[in-house]
Amino acid sequence: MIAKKMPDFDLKSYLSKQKTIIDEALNACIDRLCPSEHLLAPVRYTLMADGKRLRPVLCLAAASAVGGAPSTALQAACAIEMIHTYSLIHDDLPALDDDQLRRGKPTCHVKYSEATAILTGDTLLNMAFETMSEAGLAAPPQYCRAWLQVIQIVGYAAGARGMIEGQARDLAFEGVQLSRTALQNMHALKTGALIKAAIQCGGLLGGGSSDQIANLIQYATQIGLAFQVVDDILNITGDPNVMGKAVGTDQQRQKNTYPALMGLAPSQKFAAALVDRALQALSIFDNSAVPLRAIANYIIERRR
Ligand code: GRG
Repeated sequence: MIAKKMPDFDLKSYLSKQKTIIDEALNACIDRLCPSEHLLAPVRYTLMADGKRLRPVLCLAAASAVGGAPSTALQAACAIEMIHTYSLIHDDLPALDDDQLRRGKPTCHVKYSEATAILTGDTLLNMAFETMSEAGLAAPPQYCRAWLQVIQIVGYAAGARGMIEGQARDLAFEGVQLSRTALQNMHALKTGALIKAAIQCGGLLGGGSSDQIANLIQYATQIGLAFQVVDDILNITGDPNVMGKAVGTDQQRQKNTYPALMGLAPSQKFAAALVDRALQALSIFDNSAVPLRAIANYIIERRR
């Protein structure tokens, strides 16, 4: 897929710098919140594995887009990455997708045990809410309401009206042919909800106006879906060595995907159209949204 070029912005070095900041903050959270002799190793193994950190990067980029300091959103960004990692650990379990490889390493239940993988996911989910609550309590009093909103947004997005409902639909609909609307709704919950929450929370903590947040949500909705469409495509065309996880699994499990519903080339065109719509939603922003624009393009160019 050909994405629009962003001549003056080095996305690779931006992503690498943001990843360093996020990884340092995640390590500090682990040191502070996970003293357990049983859980420390698997929590560090899974959370500090080589993930793209897309959701936390988006969270920080959204804070910058509205003119805030990215550091205001760092703990929310970390919390969202913890929830994302927990979802991957549980998604990989034998009772769900039974995957052996994740982020280029044996999955948590393969490296440790199934029981440990369940507990590691549980730990990360709780650490996420502890991280956000701590940040809210440490922030100046005028930020308390924003932090409560952030905790609510993340809880909503990760729960039975968001990611977990999306996952439940994904399982229930295996082998059942979905309409395009039903597929889009499932993806919006399973993958889109957490991506949207990351961007919305970044905008809120960065002090964005309601207009700015509404436009960020519009951007997030489009790139969230584009991300999942590309994920579906990479499950067919991707290189497992680059992806760090197995490919071809959706077809084996008779999953509902965009390529299965509309074919590979139309799926690629659809993803590009979604990114175009995402970029339109950013038209109210100046250069502060350059990273968000570049990330939208990266979503359709990515190989992992
Ligand atoms: C509670 C038993 C139990 C299970 C929960 C909620 C859940 C299982 C799974 C969430 C659904 C899920 C895993 C969606 C997939 C989203 C997706 C495209 C993941 C890959 O994200 P990347 O590519 O991964 O950003 P990295 O490794 O780069 O962070």
